[in-house]
Amino acid sequence: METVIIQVKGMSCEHCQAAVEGALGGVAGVASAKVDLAGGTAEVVFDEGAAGEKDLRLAVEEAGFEAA
Ligand SMILES: [Cu+2]
Repeated sequence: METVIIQVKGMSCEHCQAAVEGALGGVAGVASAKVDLAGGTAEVVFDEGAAGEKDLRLAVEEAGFEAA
């Protein structure tokens, strides 16, 4: 398992936070996703054999937010 912190831009409320958590949690290989709304970050624990950081950023972007 690998842990990565992704910067997420565009979150303004708890619904955004839940949307990002849901999007990340839906990626195959993700064990957990914790989003810090105030800090604009997402801490994701994932199986690096099943997913890559690119997949995580893509999921955030598909949910309508900007990932760095
Ligand atoms: Cu919102």
